[in-house]
Amino acid sequence: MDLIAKVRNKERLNRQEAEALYDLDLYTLGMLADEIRQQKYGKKSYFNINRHINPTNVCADICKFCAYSASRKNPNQYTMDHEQIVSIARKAAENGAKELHIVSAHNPNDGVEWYMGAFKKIREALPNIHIKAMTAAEVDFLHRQYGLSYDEVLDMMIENGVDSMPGGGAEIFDEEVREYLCKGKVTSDQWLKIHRKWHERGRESNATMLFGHVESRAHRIDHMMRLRDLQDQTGGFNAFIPLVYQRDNNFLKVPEFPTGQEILKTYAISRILLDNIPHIKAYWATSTINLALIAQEFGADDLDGTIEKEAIQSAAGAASANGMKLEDFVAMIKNAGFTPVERDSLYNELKVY
Ligand code: V47
Repeated sequence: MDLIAKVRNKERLNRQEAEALYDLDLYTLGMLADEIRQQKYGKKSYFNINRHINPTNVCADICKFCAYSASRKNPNQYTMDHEQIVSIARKAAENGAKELHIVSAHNPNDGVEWYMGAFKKIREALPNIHIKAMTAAEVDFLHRQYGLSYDEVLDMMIENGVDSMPGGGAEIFDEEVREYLCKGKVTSDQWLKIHRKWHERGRESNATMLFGHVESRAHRIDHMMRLRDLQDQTGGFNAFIPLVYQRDNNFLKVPEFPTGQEILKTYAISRILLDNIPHIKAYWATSTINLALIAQEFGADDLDGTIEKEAIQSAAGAASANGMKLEDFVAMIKNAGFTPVERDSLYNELKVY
């Protein structure tokens, strides 16, 4: 059976077939992905009102692609104390944020207490806010630095008020590329193991893929296949988020950046391939808002959120430092022909605009 018919019949694609999807033209891929997206969600596009908090940029690990961590290229170290973090959280909640997305660098100076205490204090101050925090890379860092098992770290997160895990730290699972990009950080197997353990606790998480640097199309497919396999077993992933590599202020020099076509193809292929992950998120901070709006026609049904402040991608050149106004965000989704739906962090619908 040909590839297009197989997709339309909802038959699972193997690795070879998945790689061959990239050989289809963009419009065919877009049409196939859009059919799946529309069957699932019609014209609804999800987002949430969230606040990203990046409490420290002091990092014990070195990732070539990272412009956020303090280094030769970014000598301005900072670490927020708990009062600062809680104060940001309170203000965000007053401004309507329902989710705090908290991601830190791997700071070896302040101990597990600094990480966990922040969550505990936010939880005490704001009992109802959703805390999405701790990438698997951070979990692995606390394990390496303080001799805690993954189980211990994950249980501490739950005890201190973390609700769900973000999808960061996945980068590209292929071991050779990973070694080149971020040697010493959480390995692919460890990343998957940590998410498995989190899901076994009845908790949900997301999964990212950093692309558009030195990886090949086959590496992207391999990445998605590993996620599809784990999701078959646990069902705990809510969203897949292809992150487009941002090139400024870091140590990863890339000969050629992905075209808009390649980015849209990757969104579409992820929608087709990841038949068991409910949502595909076009994270506008890395795709640009313009391409994220178009990605809605290429399989993406989620645009993340208003963000408010963001330090990781903006350090590398993205236009996300100050988030987006809710009215503008909603208007852009509407003008693109979609129905903005505010959701909570676990995709319960809160308001249809
Ligand atoms: O894992 C670092 C990425 C990630 C660069 O779960 C870069 O809802 C592009 O995981 N260019 C952290 N990306 C952010 C993240 C995330 C974002 C939005 C939503 C969710 C979610 C998770 O940022 C890291 C890394 O892959 N990153 N440097 C860069 N130069």
